[in-house]
Amino acid sequence: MDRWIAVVGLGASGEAAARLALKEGRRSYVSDLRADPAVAARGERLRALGADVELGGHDLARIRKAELVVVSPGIPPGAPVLQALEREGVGWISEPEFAVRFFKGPLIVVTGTNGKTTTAALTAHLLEQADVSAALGGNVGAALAPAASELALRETPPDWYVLELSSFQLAGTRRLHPDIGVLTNLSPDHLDRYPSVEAYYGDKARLFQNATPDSRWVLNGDDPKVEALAGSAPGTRYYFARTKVSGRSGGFLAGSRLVLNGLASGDGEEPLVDTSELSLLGKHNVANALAAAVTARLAGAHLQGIRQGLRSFPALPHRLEPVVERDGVLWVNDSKATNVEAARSAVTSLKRPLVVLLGGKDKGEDFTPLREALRHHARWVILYGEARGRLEAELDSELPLERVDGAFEEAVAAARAAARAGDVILLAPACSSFDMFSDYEARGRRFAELARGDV
Ligand code: UMA
Repeated sequence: MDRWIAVVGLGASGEAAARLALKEGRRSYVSDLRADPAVAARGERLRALGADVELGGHDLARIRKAELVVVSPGIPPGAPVLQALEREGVGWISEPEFAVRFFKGPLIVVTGTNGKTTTAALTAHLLEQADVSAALGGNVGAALAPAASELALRETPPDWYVLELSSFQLAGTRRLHPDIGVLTNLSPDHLDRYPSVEAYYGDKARLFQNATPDSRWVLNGDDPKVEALAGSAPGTRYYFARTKVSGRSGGFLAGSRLVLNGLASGDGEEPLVDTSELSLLGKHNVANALAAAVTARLAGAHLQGIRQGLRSFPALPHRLEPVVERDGVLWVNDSKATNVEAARSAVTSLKRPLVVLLGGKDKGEDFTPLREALRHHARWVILYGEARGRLEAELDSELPLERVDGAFEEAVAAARAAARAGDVILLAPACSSFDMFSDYEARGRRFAELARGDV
């Protein structure tokens, strides 16, 4: 056994993990099935730093000999390389698991099905507004924050590390032990990768795997699945919820005001801001704001900073992001609504009549929970992409459905034609983007271009 680190997959995670390995004085063998220009450019950068890079395939003999194997989250468990490692009894870890081993400060981990990027980014923002330095990274997405390993490369450690972790990243964790763990909510997702919802929740439960009495958990008090997943994990629990529950500390809504309770000395209540003062749209963002405020307070942020931060946090791209208002029609980009619950939440969050764009790659989820929300909020529903047929079959025939068999641009044009002054055109697809785009960000960018008439 030599001191090689094998890095499998050369996306943002793989590049960051290899750079960290090199900085820590390890040799690294990095491989990727692809050899396209984007991956090749990463490979060149790493070669210049001394890594051994192989594109177009994985050399199992070399991976097998490594001291540690670090795997990118986008590689599904069924991928031949992971299957081969499993057959040979070679263990592997995920890139954030590797990164946190080099962190030099306390750690907040945020996970859940929806809202985790907003909650993680808002937590970091609230801390910064309270003069507590925070380094944000993980699943957040390259446009907003780096991979976890990039944070470990920084010379000056922050007061707090704030990581958003997906189930794919949690799957490969072993020693992960957050000081504060946040679970936003749970609903079915990624059924194209997991054999069952239970298997997906099982990876989320890894948040709690190394819980100790010192652990602090910020949990969604309105989601019984969250409480069930935390099970009997040791540590102190704090809850964010729509209403105050006696005996529970955390955050809740008193009328339309966000309030913290039991977090400061004296166990008193601490009013924050009115929901109308929040910079973010939508009811689900009230829950995200409460979760972030509780977490930031536990991490030492003062109230003034939290209040200021809740007012000033900008909408994140592709997350219920207002793009433009034209001819009385507001265009809202929620391309990140890649599952049914996220889309349902977006549809019920906006107060104006909606023209909703639904569709994309079918991930196997049940679409029927959307019916009720669409019946109450949507004036018109456009179905497009690979999932359009199943969407049409599963949504109520009494809904105003329009099926578009052509390109995304045609679906957007149909939405424009259907909208009247006062409406919102909402892209909340309930599906992933991979039938037509490289990722949800590309889909959201295209929607925004079409909305603004840039094309
Ligand atoms: N590959 C192989 N062999 C295989 C299969 C794939 O080499 O058998 C290669 C692919 O060619 C690719 C690489 O492995 O080059 C996989 O890269 P990746 O998809 O893991 O991409 P990264 O750039 O490392 O991005 C990942 C996260 N992506 C996914 O989980 C799909 C990013 O989350 C994250 O920001 C980044 O790590 C840094 O932490 C994005 C995401 O969409 C935002 N996440 C999903 C979500 O939020 O729903 C989970």
